[in-house]
Amino acid sequence: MNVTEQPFSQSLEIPSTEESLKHPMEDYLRIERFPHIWCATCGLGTVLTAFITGLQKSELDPDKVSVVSGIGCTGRSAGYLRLDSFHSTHGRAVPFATGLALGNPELKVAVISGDGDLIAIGGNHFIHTARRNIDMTVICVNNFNYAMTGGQAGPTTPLTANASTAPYGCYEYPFNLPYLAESSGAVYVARWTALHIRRLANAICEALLKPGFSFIEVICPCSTLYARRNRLGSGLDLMKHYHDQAIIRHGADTSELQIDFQKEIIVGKFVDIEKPTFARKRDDYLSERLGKDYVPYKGP
Ligand SMILES: Cc1ncc(C[n+]2csc(CCOP(=O)(O)OP(=O)(O)O)c2C)c(N)n1
Ligand SMILES: [Mg+2]
Repeated sequence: MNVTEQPFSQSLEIPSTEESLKHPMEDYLRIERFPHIWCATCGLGTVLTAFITGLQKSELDPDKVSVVSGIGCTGRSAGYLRLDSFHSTHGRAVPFATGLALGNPELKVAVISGDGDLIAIGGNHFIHTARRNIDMTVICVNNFNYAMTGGQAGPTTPLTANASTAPYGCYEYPFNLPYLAESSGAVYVARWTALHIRRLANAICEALLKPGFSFIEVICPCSTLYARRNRLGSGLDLMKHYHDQAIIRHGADTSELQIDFQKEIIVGKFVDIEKPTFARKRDDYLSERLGKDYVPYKGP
C-alpha cells in the first residue's frame, strides 16, 4: 500500500486522544496531588523535571529508588513523585534517608530539600552523613531563604540581601555549600541553577550512580518572597540573572565559591572522587577484625 492509500491517522501516527493528553512524565508524578503548591515562576518545577530526567537517564529501577524531603516548599518535592517517597520532619530528611539506605542496601536514596531544612535545622545531620560517606544523593534547592514560612533569612542568605528577619539586609556570613559538603567528606559535589536544566539533569544522573555521599546545590528562584523583598522582579528575571551571571568552572576550588548578593555564581562539577562508602568500610573493617564471626548485613 502506498502512502496515499493509508488512513490519515496511520500515516501521520497521530496518538489517540488519551495518549496525547498524557504528560510525558506522568508515570513518575502523583498527578492526583496536582495542582501543586508552588508559586508561578518558582524554580521548583524545573528542578523536579530535572530530577525525573536524571533518574530516567540513570536507568535505575524506580522500584529501587526512594526520595525523602524535609519541610518547606522544596520539602513538597518528594510527595509529588510517584516513587517510594517520604515527607519527613523538618531537618530530618537526611537521617531518615540514612535509615532507609542502611536498612535496605539495595535502595538508591535521594534527598530533595531546602537550604533551611538541610543546612539550618538539619545542618548537623548533613555534615555527619557526608563525613560517614553514607550512600545517598542530596539535592539542596537553595532559594536563599525560608520560603514557606515567610521569607526569613537562613544560612545561605547572601550578605546585604533583605529578608523578613533582616529588614535592613542580612549581616550574617552565609555558608558556601559546595565547600561545606566537600570538607565534610562528600565524594561528588556540583552546583547548577534552575536554568541549567540539562546540565542539572546530567549531574543528577551522575550523582545517583555514584556510590557514597553525593551533593548537588541548585540555585533556584523564589519569586514571591526573596525576589519580591529584594525588588528583583519575577522568577523569570532571576533566571535571566543566572543566565548573565553564572560561570561554568568545572573543578573549581570549592573554597572560592561564595555567592555574593546578585553577583556571579560559579557553577559546575567540583568534586568527583572515589572513597569506600560507610557500609563498605564497615563490612571490610569488621570482617578483618572479627573474621567469620562477622556477618555482613545484606538487607531485608
Ligand atoms: C521543628 C520545626 N520548626 C520550624 C518549622 C517551620 N518551618 C516550616 S518550613 C521552614 C523553612 C523551610 O525553608 P527551606 O528548607 O529553605 O525550604 P523552602 O521553603 O525555602 O523551599 C520552617 C522554619 C517546622 N515546620 N518545624
Ligand atoms: Mg529555602
